[in-house]
Order: sequence, then structure tokens, then C-alpha cells
Amino acid sequence: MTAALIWVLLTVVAEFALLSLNLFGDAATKQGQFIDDAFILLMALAIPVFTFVVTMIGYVVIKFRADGDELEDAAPVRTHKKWVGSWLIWTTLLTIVVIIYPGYVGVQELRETHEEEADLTVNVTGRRWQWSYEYEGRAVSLFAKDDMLILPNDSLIRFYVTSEDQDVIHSFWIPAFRMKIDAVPGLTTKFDVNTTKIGNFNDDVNFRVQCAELCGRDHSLMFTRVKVVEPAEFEQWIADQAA
Ligand SMILES: [Cu+2]
Repeated sequence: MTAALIWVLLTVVAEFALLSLNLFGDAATKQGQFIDDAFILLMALAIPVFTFVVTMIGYVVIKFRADGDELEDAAPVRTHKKWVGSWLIWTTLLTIVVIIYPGYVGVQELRETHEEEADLTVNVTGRRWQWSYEYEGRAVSLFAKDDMLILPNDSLIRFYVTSEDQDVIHSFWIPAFRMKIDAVPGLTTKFDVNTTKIGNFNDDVNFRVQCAELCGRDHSLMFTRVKVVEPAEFEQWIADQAA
């Protein structure tokens, strides 16, 4: 009975903390919102299971601790078939549910833009230890570490990502977008995002490209500041670059 109360209490506190703390800040893309929703749901489902295990461990450690110097055998352990059976059924059902949603459904959500024409296509190349970017059809390339990757808000942006030949594997990650994909020599990977939020690195460090695959000495420095601006401002910036 005490254990059950502790379990309920821990569950309520942890669920409340999960829903009230904004752990990672708001996602800056539609796809990022899908991912955050999935993460919150999985955490919410996992919390009661986790608190149950922790409570039971704590409870039996205290309740059945060694008492004095007696060294006699403990009571025999018997299987409680109903408990074991219901635990198996509930956890199996939970697993099937999360495979379908957010698992399968979430993957479909992330793929739903793949047939659409992108508003902006950016070709990304990784090399030790720098990223370079080419805006397709816009005659703008960014290379230096001090450059900022400027992107339009309210747009479908498609990133094609690769790594230079003879280089190593990197990983192209923008935390605010919640998207990350490997940059592999000789292979082009891609992901789509619909930007939904103005922002820049100076206000929110999640607006940055960060290499997420340990690639050598300057791996940690392999990042680019990101700035998401209104589409008109973006077009103006492009025009300024060409001038
Ligand atoms: Cu790297």
C-alpha cells in the first residue's frame, strides 16, 4: 500500500515536471514539432513504468533488508502468475501502440513533404573541419567559419548533405530544427524542414549547425551560426550577395 502511494506520487510529480518544463525550447520547424510531440508522449508513457521499477527497488531494499545477525534462509519466492501475466500484457500493448504511434505515423509525417517542390534547396558539404553551403539556383556559396547560414522563415527547405571525397563521416545537425543526418563521402542524404520561427544564434544557441559525428581534432568547432529571417529579408540578402 505504501509502495503504491509512493509510485502514484512519483508519477504525478514526474509527469507534472515533464509537461511544465520546456526542456529544449520551442522547435523552429513543423517537423521539429512532430518530434517534440513524439518525445513528450514517449516520456509520458515511460514515466509510470520507470517510477514503478524505482519504487519497487527502493521498497524491497528497505522492507526486506537484513535484520540483525540472523543468517537463515528467506521465505521461498513464488511466481504470482496474475501479476506476471498482466505486466506482460500491458507492456506488450504499450510497445505495439508506440510502434504505430508515434513510430510509424511519425515517420510518415516527416516524409510528407518529400514529393513537394522545395522553396529553397541547400547543398551542404562537410569536410574537416568546416561546413560549406550552396544555395541552389541562387549563386550564393558560404564557406568561411564566420559566415552565417541565413534561411527564410515559412518555407520548405531541402538540405542535400554530403561529405568531401577522402574525408570522414560528419553529421549535419541543427538543434532548433530537431533534424540531424549523416554527411557521408560519396553519398548524398537529405532532409526537409518547414521553418516556422524567426530566430538566430545570438538569441538561441540551438540556431546553429553542429557536427554531431566525432570527426577529429576540431570536431567541436565544426559549427555554423544559423539565422532564420522573413522571406523578403532573405531575398534581399540574396540580392545583396549577388551585387
Ligand atoms: Cu565532424
